[in-house]
Amino acid sequence: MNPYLDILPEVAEAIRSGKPVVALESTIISHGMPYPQNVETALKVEQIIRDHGAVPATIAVIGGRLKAGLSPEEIEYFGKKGRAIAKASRRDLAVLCARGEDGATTVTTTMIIAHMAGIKIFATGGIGGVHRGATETMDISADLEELAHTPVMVICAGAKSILDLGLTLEYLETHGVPVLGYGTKELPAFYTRHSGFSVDYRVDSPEELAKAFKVQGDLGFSGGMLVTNPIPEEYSMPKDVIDTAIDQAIRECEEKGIHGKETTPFLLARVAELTGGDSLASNIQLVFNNARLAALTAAAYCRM
Ligand code: PSU
Ligand code: MN
Repeated sequence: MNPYLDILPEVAEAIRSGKPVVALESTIISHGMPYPQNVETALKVEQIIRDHGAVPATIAVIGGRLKAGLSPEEIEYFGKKGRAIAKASRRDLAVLCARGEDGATTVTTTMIIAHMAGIKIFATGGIGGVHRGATETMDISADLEELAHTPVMVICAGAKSILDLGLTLEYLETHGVPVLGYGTKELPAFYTRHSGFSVDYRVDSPEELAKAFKVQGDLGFSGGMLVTNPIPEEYSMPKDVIDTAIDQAIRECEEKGIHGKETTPFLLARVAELTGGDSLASNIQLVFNNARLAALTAAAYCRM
């Protein structure tokens, strides 16, 4: 086992005995939602995963250790410290470990640590992607590169239209990442079920998802797979409300000259402020929805 990795005993036991495990990210806790809703949501997501027959493993970096599985106290610590915790992408891991610091794992680093631990299925809210204006700024999330190389299935609600969704799909196609729609052929856009862009395949059951991912591994492909699961209709938001907030957030981001790793957290926080409690409620519900699907898919994968 990697000398920098700590696996929570319950998670280690589940992996050893071939029981279903679902990885969860910690940037969504520290940077994605305000306290205390972030902690309540993270704990509830773990409970939903248990209720659907799998063991949750929230992933983070604490004191320079890579953690697969957090205690409720550690989740509380992350939620309370919030944005004071460094957002850790692939390029940050070595330095954080060397210095013994904390890091909130993004989709990228959650995939890395899940794979080190032997966890195959990961549930989150939204992934990073190609930003609008990327032809000038070259701002493309490391999440896409990780999906190309690391064999973990990521179950999300699509991507927010803070990104250029069309270019994000082009990038994933070039890098050979399958993009599956759960019950739909249309890419969902996080708060809304519709984006106007098509995914590669529609898949209608956890068994079908598990089989596709199993076959990908059997073929010797080393990359990941992206599952986009639309937000339940009753929690989705009006497209014009979201679009107006996103356009304003992007304008402010440009005016302030924000760039690099600060861009995504700034846009997410600003959109959340501009749309108030409604977007937070939607965000929470879509994460619950993805956790359910991930637990069922992990269980189906273990049965194969
Ligand atoms: N998009 C969301 N919610 C999020 C993120 C992105 O809708 O919480 C977070 C995830 O942790 C994701 C990261 O992996 O932001 C991407 O950041 P960047 O664009 O800097 O790669
Ligand atoms: Mn970026």
